[in-house]
Amino acid sequence: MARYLGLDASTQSLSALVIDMDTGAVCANHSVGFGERLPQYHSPKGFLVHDDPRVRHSDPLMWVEALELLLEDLVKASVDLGSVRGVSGAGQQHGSVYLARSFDTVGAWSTERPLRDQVQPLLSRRTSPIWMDSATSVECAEIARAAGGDDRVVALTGSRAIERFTGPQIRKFYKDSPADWARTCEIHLVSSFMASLLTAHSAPIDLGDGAGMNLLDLGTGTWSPDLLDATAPGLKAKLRPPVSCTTRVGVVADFFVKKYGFSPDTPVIAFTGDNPSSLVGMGATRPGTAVISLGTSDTVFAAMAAPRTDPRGYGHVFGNPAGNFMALACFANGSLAREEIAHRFGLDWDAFADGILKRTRPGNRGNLLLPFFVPEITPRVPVPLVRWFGSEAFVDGHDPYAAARAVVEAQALSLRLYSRWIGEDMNPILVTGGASCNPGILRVLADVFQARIVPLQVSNSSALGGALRAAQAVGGTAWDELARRFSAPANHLAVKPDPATRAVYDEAGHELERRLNEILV
Ligand code: XUL
Repeated sequence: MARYLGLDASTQSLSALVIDMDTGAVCANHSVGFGERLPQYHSPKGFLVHDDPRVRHSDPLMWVEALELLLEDLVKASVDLGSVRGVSGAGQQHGSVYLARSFDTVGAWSTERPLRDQVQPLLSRRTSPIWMDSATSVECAEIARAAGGDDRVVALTGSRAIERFTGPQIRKFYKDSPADWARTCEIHLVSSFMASLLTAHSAPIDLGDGAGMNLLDLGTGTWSPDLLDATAPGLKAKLRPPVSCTTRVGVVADFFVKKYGFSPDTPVIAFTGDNPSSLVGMGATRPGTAVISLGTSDTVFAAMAAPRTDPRGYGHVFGNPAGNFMALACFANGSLAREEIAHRFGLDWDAFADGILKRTRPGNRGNLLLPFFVPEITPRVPVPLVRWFGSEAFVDGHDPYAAARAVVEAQALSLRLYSRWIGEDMNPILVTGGASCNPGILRVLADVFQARIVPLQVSNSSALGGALRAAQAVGGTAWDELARRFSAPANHLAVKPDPATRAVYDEAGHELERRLNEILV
């Protein structure tokens, strides 16, 4: 029996998914929600509450504890971890963990004590800045200046210096806490941190996730000396050289063998970012298939035939785990904005979809919402900003269904506007993430993009991507074969565009752009 385990350490939960190569089935799919299962971390949405909306950190020990809870859940559900032949996984991108003692000094985790208590003394920084943090504008400007300007940073790394990217976050830590910086000997991304926990060794950062740091030279696949220098003194010594996403980084540590029944010597393949992993899980590693992921963040991404960068400076180029590159644009006001509207107007998800499908019309009779409930990444809106334009009832907050349509239309139009630079064919578009089962949201996406929108049968594409990457690296199964077997489209849930809505959404797109231009800095 050849089974592979994929993990996904995302913003609000840690998930595990097991695939069976013999039957072609997903035989386990479990999640631990941080807010619900680990309330002692005071992170109902996966991050610590902070007065400054630009500051978003999480407690890395929450992720450690979640790993043990998740494995306990799997064992309780009679998932035989001894039959797993390989493990890989993914993490929310850009977030960083700082260690005063390397994982390589651990030797072996003791089964006598919770993992959390053993990881705590290794940390040089109690909290981890995550992708939602936008408090590093000053550092971005400093890095860009020192490295020779925005265009040079884009040419080297595929992105401008970006607030949530790890390099600017590292620089801020070095400036704000010089003593803690001096005692830091090792820096991890969430992905390499999770792989290090599993192997009890310092796992390297992979090229897929490493490209989201403003430190990786995409041309050479190595840390750029100029960007290392521009970011913080002594940084080179704190980062291991990056590796390709298919590298074997160790074996599952004895602790997990003894406590959860893994087989000794189960290989662990480099973990990557949740978006590169999702590219694999969606079966979209070849150019020609675009993906929209509707999670805490909304992202739109696609494998690229040739490297291309965003002239507006919002988009990014990351490593494609199957080789070459992928393009991505990220929107911070994803599910948090949809949840805010649903909550404010007392709509459950059925009523939300119903409001879109049955009680309102494409274009929303001109009602338009700028839904930046948290600082936005694309376009750059540095502080929360929510504006309502349209009828009196809508503006005064008395029209729940128009509000539901308005948040989704604004998101879909923004996804379309800011993904044009990717230049790849956007029809059909595969969708994944929590909201990809909402028919109201799929209808709006189909009409706005004038494209067929196709969900997959498995919704957790990032964890699936982890399992598939383990199967490719350990079992040698080709990417196309894995996609054919595990990334099957749910064609019965696919939504076709209504051509009659094209003109309405072209007009609404112009209106959104006009309103955005009024507020953009
Ligand atoms: C991508 C990004 C987010 C995180 C969280 O650049 O910041 O999508 O990976 O999932």
